Amino acid sequence: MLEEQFNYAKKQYEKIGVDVEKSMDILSKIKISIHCWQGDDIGGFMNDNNVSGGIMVTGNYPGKASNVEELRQDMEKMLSFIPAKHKISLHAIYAENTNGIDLDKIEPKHFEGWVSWAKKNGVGIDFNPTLFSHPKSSSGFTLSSSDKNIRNFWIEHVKACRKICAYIAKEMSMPCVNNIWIADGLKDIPVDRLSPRLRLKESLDEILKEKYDNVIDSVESKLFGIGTESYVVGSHEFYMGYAMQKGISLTLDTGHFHLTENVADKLSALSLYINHFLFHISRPIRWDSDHVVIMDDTLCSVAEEITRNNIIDKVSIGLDFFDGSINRIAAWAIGTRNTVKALLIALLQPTDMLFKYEHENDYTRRLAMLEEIKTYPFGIIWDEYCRRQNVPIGTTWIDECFKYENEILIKRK
Ligand code: RNT
Ligand code: ZN
Repeated sequence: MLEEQFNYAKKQYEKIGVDVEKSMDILSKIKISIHCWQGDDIGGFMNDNNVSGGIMVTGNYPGKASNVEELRQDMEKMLSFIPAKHKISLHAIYAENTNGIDLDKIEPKHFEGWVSWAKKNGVGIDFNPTLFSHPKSSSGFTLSSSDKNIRNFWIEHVKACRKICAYIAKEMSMPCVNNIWIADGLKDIPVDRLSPRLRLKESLDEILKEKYDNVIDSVESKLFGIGTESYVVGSHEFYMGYAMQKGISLTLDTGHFHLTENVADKLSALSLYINHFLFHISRPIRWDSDHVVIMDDTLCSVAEEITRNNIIDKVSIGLDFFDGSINRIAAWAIGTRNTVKALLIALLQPTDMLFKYEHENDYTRRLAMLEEIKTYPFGIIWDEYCRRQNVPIGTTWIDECFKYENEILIKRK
């Protein structure tokens, strides 16, 4: 049945010049960087689990992972719903066996457990220093703090994280993206906007002094957060300039811009000056609320920009959402499957044909084709892709997810 439908769908795509097999092949090589923090509401294992830094997880759906074993068990379940092999993205606070040491002293050995788990599960690892949810970030300033001790503590933390990234990259035989995000900023209108930015630049310069081959340092800007409504030190312009000057990666979080801003549009312009990007695929509702990613225009246009400009090699596609109001494994699966689906849909577009129409100024055919392909049978290609990758087809994962909820999650304290 699926075979017949697939053959029909494939023919439809062939007629408009799309090679379905090639699209699926390209898709199978794209690694999504799946964030671990959806599993436990960004709790981690080092601090008191109170999230701060202007971000917030709402909801108290039962079954939250509360230790590393539970988190990994849940991640394995989630990964079993996602076609192809991917990466996971860890935060520093997911370090294990730290025996009371603080974030400035963490070492590769605290991530040995993750490395062997990742090897066993065939996933790669990306990383994030954690510069929030900590007493030393309570003033609202970390790397840009005017207090030298605070600043140094966080500089040491990020340096320690880069060492951990180098260890991970070596162990996993693939680059490790190190994404630096800080919440530094002010609730009310500042007078001196420059000094904190100068200090942030100096701190980053110090952090990046050591060179590591397979560590891709990336910097993530933000428009505003809760408590930093008037001023964010690490703004888009700050990090855009910094990434260009230093030749490092720039993170674009789809929740960190004005709600009407087209984040996808930034990529072609920036790609002329910056060699690597990390996307944080998220979904802002009225503010940077980090809702579960749905297949909306933002997601589809990011996927289109990546595939149309053929810059898959320059882009890491990471996820960044956290919802505690629904089954957390379902949340992960929905957002991740949507991201893979959006890439598939983009790869199934007759890109050459669309480019040709546009370059010939045939805007009628361009628009007609763009609208027609919206109802092309990509769902069947998606099902066949899942079948080939040995993951549940269609809606079957949902029942499996609830089975897991009934057998495992609701029994947790
Ligand atoms: C916050 C940033 C940041 C975090 C994660 C947990 O606004 O988007 O990426 O969400 O590091
Ligand atoms: Zn983010």
